[in-house]
Amino acid sequence: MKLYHMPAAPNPRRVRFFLAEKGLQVPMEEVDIPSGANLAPAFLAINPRGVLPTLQLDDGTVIDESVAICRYIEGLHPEPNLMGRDPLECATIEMWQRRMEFDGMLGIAAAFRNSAPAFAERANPGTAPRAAQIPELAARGLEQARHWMAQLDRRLQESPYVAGARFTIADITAFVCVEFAKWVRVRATEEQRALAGWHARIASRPAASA
Ligand SMILES: N[C@@H](CCC(=O)N[C@@H](CS)C(=O)NCC(=O)O)C(=O)O
Repeated sequence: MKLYHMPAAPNPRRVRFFLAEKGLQVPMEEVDIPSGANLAPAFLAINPRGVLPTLQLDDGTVIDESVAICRYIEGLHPEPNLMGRDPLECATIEMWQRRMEFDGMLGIAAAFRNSAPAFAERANPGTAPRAAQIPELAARGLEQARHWMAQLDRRLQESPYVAGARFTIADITAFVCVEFAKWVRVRATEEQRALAGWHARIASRPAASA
């Protein structure tokens, strides 16, 4: 298998973090999004959707959603478990993972894509229709990102990890979102100490820098 990724981009980072937690090394190839390499014929021949991360299996099968890639890896390499062992734990971890993605990632991405000069005519990712930036969407995304961060801090006041007592994929998504939020200058406030403490603990994991 081969993972197509871009070192700085948040979604590929989630998958690299996940693989590193599993202790796995997968062949990787970099695809540069700002220069449009993900939209060039060579990459579209692999994934016509033009997005990263993209995992290509040896038989040519392509999987291009971060969590779907992680689900596949978890199936092949169940330990250390990052996505749950029984129905309730699986559901709880998925709930928190989705909350991080929908409440955090989407707002941050909207803020970034609707304001970064490099994406002036590329407010949609991949081969989705080319679209101009909408400043109101950037402003709304910033509000969503700040609200999500406050909710995350509240969650971490009551729980050591995002989905409960142990480290899971929900922490990976949340951590990458907190890092991604810096791109739009959204950071934890001084009062959000639970979030800051959790962030330092996650950052100290060797896999966090994968
Ligand atoms: N829901 C997808 C999102 C994938 C995505 O949007 N990835 C970005 C990089 S973080 C991308 O490929 N952007 C391509 C572009 O901007 O043209 C996932 O979770 O993997």
